[in-house]
Amino acid sequence: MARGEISRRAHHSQPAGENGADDSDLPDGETAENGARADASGDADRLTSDPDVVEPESSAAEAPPEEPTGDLPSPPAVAKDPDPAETEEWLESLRYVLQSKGPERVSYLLSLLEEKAHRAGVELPFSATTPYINSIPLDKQPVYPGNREIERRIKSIIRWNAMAMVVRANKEYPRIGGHISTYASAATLYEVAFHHFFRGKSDDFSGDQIFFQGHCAPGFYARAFLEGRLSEAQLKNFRHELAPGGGLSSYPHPWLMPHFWEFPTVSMGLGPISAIYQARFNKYLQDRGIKDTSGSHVWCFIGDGETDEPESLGAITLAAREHLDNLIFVVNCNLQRLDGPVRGNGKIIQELEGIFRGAGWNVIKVIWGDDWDELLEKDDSGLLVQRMGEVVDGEYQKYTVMPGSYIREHFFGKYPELLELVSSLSDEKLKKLRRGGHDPEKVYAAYKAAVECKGRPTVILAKTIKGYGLGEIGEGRNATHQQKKLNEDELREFRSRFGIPISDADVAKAPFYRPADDSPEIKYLTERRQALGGYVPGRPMVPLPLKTPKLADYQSFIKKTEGREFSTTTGVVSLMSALLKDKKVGRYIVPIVPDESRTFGMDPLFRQCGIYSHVGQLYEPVDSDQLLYYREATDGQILEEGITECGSLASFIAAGTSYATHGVTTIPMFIFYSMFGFQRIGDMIWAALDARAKGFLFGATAGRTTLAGEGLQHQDGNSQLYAIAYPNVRCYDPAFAYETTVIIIEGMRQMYELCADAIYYITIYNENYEMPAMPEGSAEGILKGLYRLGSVDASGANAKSAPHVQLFGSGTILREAQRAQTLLAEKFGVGSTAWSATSYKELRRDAQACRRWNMLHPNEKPHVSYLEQTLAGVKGPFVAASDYVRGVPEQIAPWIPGGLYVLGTDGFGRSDTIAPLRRFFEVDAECIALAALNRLADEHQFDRAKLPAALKTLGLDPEKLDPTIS
Ligand SMILES: Cc1ncc(C[n+]2csc(CCOP(=O)(O)OP(=O)(O)O)c2C)c(N)n1
Ligand SMILES: [Mg+2]
Repeated sequence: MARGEISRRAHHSQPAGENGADDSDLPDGETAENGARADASGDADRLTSDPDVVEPESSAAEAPPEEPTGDLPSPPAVAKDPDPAETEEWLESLRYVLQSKGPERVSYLLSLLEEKAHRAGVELPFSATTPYINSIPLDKQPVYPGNREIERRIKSIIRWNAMAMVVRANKEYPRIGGHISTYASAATLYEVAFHHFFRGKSDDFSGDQIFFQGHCAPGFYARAFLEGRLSEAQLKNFRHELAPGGGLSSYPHPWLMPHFWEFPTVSMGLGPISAIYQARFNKYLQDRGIKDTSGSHVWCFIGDGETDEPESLGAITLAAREHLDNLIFVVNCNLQRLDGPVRGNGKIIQELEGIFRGAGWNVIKVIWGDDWDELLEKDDSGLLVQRMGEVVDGEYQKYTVMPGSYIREHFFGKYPELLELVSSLSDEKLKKLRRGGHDPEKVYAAYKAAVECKGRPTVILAKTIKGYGLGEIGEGRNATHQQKKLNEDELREFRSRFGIPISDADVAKAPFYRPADDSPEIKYLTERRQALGGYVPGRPMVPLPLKTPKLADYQSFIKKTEGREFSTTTGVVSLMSALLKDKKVGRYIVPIVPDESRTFGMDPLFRQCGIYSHVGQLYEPVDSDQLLYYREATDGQILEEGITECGSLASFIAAGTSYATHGVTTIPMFIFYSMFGFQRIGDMIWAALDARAKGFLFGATAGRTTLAGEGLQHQDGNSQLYAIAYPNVRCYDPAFAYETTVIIIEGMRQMYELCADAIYYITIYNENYEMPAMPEGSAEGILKGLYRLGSVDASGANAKSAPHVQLFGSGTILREAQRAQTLLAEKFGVGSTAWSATSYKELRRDAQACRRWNMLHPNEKPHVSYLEQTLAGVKGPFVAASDYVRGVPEQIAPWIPGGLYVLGTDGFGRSDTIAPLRRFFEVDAECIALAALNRLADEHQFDRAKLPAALKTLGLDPEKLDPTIS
């Protein structure tokens, strides 16, 4: 059915349902009175009798949502009006202008007055909030375009199935978990959007990007079941993914359900920040002419408790600054989190309103359902609005669980006028006065205003009840979040309340219910999704291979630099600069940097590619006379994110999943201070993997001893250890420019030509040295994690029979190992072979895979790992050193014949220059040499008695501080 057709079915003409409700969420006879609301004429006359218009506390009731009037506490001088006649003149003028010229003119005049008063030194009362009522007044509420009775029935069935999934899973497998009460509170918020707003994907349209609240997952599975996209067997195996035939993942995990879920949201706070950067990335694609995303909205549904996570609100100013009018947040304000109230002693909706308004967002509050409209209409004194504002959330929560008599006494009873206002309403009716988030008309009005809002993002603050519909066992109870079991009576009660056609005999089994394909419900739901472009969530996941460059195209990056000294960081940045010009991939690379371009020598890229800014550059940059000036441009390619690693990673995810979200492959290259990556935003990297994001992470200024001067919180000796645990991260710690080049070119091929699910993490250093030429045949070893660089024989006549050690080095510490070779040869008559260990993680992964295969296939020819093949016949002892903690090389120790003696940088960093730092952490050439001599002594190849003298020769103090604990 086309949207227009639905619109023509104005709700006034909609026949009431079987039980008289056109949508009440409460099918037990509670009626949302159709057509009972006031005529939406926008009649200013109504305002003349409404003192709220001129009382700042209440004026927002009549304001358009974009321009809510202030929740101004009356200053004392106004409370006692010294000149009522003059006041009346002003009010009269206001009425006149409003009536004859409309609200825009009023708004203009008031802002002018405000400015004049401010310039004259008048202190104006300030409040970031508006009164505790809906932002969209009744007379601005659009006509509901859908069939509310059918929608209510659909929603009720989804509620039932969502509940049944959790109850059944927990009945069969106690403690398997799941949530009923979160979706129960949010069902209307989602269903209105599913029927009227969420756009599906098509070949050339990306649809909407929807960040669903993770704990509502049962609701989306239940809907997909009605849509015919999930089977009953799958529902039965909710949270039982290893069951035969598979099951459904607990939360939105694209990794586990790649065709269903798009965005992982369950680590709370990551959804909101990801949504903001997704919306910005959509604009980026549009502005760069890569994809028309203008028809897409990014929706992000979050819990009110979730807003306490710093990531939830941490980037909201960016959204306003970038005018992300394609972004809509919906905060489900059910006033509760897991343990209890979100703000028992305050009001979360008001708090969030202040924050979002202050940040420049369009804020739409959906607090009261239509049952309140009539009461608000009659609230001549403004006392009802005042009372609404006085009561704290803990008290509102209490009203949910108490009878109507309690509400009469404690809410309305505060003022005799309010008691009078509700004197004709029964206690039962008072109990059922609905909250805005459960009223489809109010929710629809808010969504419509949000998608139509131009120039800024919108947040909808919708008040709901946690555990809505669970009655006494869960509705509004503090423990409702973890309610997972319903007994037979409770199931029967739920069934009856929502009118699910399941018999008393069957109800105890909590069977799933799906109406027939040709039932009005299924037909309606199917038609609505077709009209909106298809089902959501959903992800095509069609492989989109790109042709990627060959190593042969980048020969100059693997040659000896002939006296020119530079760092691996410079090598990578130069390669990035060249790749940005590459015909195959250049246009799709998205360089991302959190305010460290100059640190990494990336500033030449400013000029080359430009820094992305939707508005271009509105100023003449201070360095405009220089070649490498700070160039911002609408089609700029670099995402210069400012100081936010988390935001940068959110951009990385948006760009890294663009192949699935938008059907356009983009290649994020995110370069950051390595200490502030895995350690600081590891959870975002985890989410990136869950989302199947691909791209390059460059941990720059790497190493505990190479970043001279910076000290304890900057020097990264950890990230290569953390990265071990991330299944799809292929991490490398290379030493030379040819190594980084080989890894990047192959990384491109793997991720974009072969479409592997992977993220490449490469640590790069800022120590300058001459870069050697790539040794013939070393590419395989570079990629697999280890290759032989070269041997140094012992000096003197007995060189051939001299003892020999194997030295593994990574990153810049490889050069210390090479220096140790000379020391060993010249000072101790010991020969050695140096190996570049580019990736211990890759070596271990392969060795482990072989060992596992051999364990499971005992009678077959054993697999031999790359590491074992490479070291076959190589005689130890083996010593490894890196600028990372010892645990990194130690991960391959089980496969090293005779064991691996590891030197590393465990301990707190400190500020100094490179040489003293390496001595302090015992990873310099002298310490490597000493370790080698010790190992030779263990094997009786070096006289142990000579070790004290060796210490002296090497200039090492046996009583030096232990870096691990100092
Ligand atoms: C980062 C993080 N911390 C804690 C949790 C555990 N947790 C799951 S739901 C929840 C309460 C959610 O409350 P709210 O955000 O208000 O959502 P509601 O269920 O009330 O809609 C908590 C603490 C989590 N998922 N993520
Ligand atoms: Mg909540």
